[in-house]
Amino acid sequence: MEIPPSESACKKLKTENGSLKIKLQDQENGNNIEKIRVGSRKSQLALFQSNFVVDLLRKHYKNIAYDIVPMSTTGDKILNVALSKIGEKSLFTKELEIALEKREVDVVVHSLKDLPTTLPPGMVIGAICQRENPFDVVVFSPDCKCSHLKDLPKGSIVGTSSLRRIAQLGRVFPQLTFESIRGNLNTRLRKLDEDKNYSALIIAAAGLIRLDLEHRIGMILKPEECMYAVGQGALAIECRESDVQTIELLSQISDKNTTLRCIAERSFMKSLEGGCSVPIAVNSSIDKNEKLTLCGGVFSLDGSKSIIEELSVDLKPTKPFQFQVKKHYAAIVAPHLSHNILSKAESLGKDLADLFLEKGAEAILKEARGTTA
Ligand code: DPM
Repeated sequence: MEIPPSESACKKLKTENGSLKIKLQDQENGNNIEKIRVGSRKSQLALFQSNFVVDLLRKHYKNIAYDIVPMSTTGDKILNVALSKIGEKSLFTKELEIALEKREVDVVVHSLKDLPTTLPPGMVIGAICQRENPFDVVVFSPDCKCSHLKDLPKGSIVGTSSLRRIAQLGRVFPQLTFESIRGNLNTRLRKLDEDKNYSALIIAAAGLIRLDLEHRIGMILKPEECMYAVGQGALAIECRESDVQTIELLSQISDKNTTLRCIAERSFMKSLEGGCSVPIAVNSSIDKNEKLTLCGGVFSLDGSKSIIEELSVDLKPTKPFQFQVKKHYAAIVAPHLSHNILSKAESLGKDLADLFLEKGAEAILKEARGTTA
């Protein structure tokens, strides 16, 4: 049986060094933070996500004031270059992380899939919220009468700049031509509706659902057609590793199963040294018997070579609650969960990556990296 850490154990955590902002009050509410400043990108989706997290926090901590601080990132500024060509790993996160480091903000809300597996020194993912649908979907142009990618005429142009999507979908739908499309979700949909160049777009279901655009989903891609990106559909809250008060507070909005799945996925990607410049995809689940299954895929850019393998682990605790604060698992901290199960999830990702390396994944990845570098 897993026993959560006691109140008194939580209180033993050190407070952040020299943080004058934090005043000891509101003890009744179980925390002593007065205000939380939330760094966010400026896009409609990013602001929605930041507000979503603030609403979750507000349910648990009514007396804290919340301030959303919108910022632009490199990824928002460079719009005419394919993602994989920019060669910058922390494209959508760097400016926000600088603000976090300078203590201009306390937390930053990200789409987990945009967060590299290694964060800048001193930064961690303090919580991951319950995952939205992680799959990719097809949005058809309003002129297109199709309801399935297989029905699109030969040479139809499908917009996405994700190598992961192109590599997988090119195998299943060889008649299609993939073209880069950049910009935030609304910009992409406008281009699809107005440009007449694209017959369809491939987009993450999560973004559409969050922006109330579910009606634009033409088809949901199955894992046999396209597995999703590591962390897709999950929101991550980044904070300073030393800010234990914020980490403790964030644990209230962390979702256990999403956290464990994402630790496994990120550990897989980290062990393969993958980023958004190589086609790596996953599909994970936790069943009612607490079995965590991670399926991974590594593809050559044209999809001609692939390795797809899966491994499972029983997450039922095999040891009494093991308290841990400092250690993080693929940059994720979760002091309210036992080290025993967190490390099982992390090892699953690593073991799967080892299996991939045995099966020759390095050659496929090297070739993909060489082409996109
Ligand atoms: C990353 C990729 C894309 C985003 C690459 C990938 C898609 C780029 C494109 C790492 N970040 O998925 O293989 O198709 O041109 C992004 C989206 C979301 C977070 C939008 C999307 C929303 C969904 C979520 C862009 N980042 O993928 O359609 O919360 O996971």
